[in-house]
Amino acid sequence: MIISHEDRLRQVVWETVHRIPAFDMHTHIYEPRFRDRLLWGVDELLVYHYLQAETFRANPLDIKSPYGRAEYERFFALSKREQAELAWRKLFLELSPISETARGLLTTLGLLGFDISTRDISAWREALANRPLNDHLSQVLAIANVEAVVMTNDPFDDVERAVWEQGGERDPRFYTSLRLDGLLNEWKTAARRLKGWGYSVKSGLDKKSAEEVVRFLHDWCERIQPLYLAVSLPPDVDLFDDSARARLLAKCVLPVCRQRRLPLALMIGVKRRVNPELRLAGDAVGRADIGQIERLCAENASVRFLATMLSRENQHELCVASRKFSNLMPFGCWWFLNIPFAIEEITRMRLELLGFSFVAQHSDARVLEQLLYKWAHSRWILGHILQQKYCDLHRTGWRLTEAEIERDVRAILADNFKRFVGLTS
Ligand code: RAT
Ligand code: ZN
Repeated sequence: MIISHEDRLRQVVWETVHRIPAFDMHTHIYEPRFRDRLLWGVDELLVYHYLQAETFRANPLDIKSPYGRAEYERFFALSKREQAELAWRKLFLELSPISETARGLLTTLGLLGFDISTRDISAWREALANRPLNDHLSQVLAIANVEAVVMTNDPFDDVERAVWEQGGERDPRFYTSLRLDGLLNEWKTAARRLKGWGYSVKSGLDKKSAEEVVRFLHDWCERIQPLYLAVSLPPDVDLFDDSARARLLAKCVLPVCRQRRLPLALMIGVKRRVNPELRLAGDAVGRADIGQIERLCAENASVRFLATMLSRENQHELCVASRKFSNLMPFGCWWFLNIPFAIEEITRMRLELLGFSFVAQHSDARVLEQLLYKWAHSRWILGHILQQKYCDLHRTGWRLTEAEIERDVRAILADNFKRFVGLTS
């Protein structure tokens, strides 16, 4: 039906953005059969590494001296419950929880039906812990309006590997991605482990070793049936030098992508362990060279690349590169960019440079319930941006139908990704 008034247009856009299910193409949550790998509940939410970095800024140990190794260790030696209690006191009670991750926790608990005004963290903890996991999982996915999530599957993770080796029934709401950080970023260790698993590799990466790595990748693709292969890379990465990483990419990863028609997701710009004492929260960001992506796309026209960059400064050039290469799909507002300020800027820029030909968001959720706030906050921003953009269009005299708006929103929330990985035609 044609929409003739701007008020109605705004209403339809808002409703559509909230009604269309998202396909969450990058998360760190897992099917329940992965047991402890699936994190959930109030304490996990409070010790989330995004929040933990903020907790450390708030001096959780209440000491006068700056934090050194001993102080970090003292904090991490506390139980999960104690760490969570400290985060709650420091970030929610001693100052207002204004940061994106802190507010996100409140959005999350609110969407789960708790009265946030009570500030009763103990009651929320207990109520959540008593929910049967499978029902809770279904409820979270339903409230977040997420049709499926993609896990991050690491073949070098012993716990995960054991689950895959054991087999078992798959949960159709969870898809897989084969994460290659262990292979590409820590080749020496990887080579040793591959050897232990019966692949005849030498760390010098001769021809035979490259063939064996290819065999390893095929074995894992057969085993987990990933939607894509993925790797996170530092900002100063050189994908065309003589390093093991560059050679593995050219001789093993890209040929497998080509042969199996699997996209490669590039996640570029993370400086790992800038402060190792902070553990998972110790990584930082740096600006990368877009030339790396341009060259990969140009030289590998038959391979599809998903790409996200961690630095705000790289976003414009990633959009421009995407205009040049149809085998390049920019996705999500990653990690430090998953804050309203950056989501707003990046999403506007992508719409203005790429129309509806990108993947608007992924959650990167590490704790199940984070799906709730990450998608709610992103939908609010997307709703506002699209209301404005469609009204601009309306003012030209162009008239839209509800079905057209639904088609567009579906494209950036789910369909572009599904088409790119071959889930739909
Ligand atoms: O967003 C995160 O939780 C980061 O720690 C990383 O996991 C990042 O998203 C990645 O996939 O490397
Ligand atoms: Zn991630």
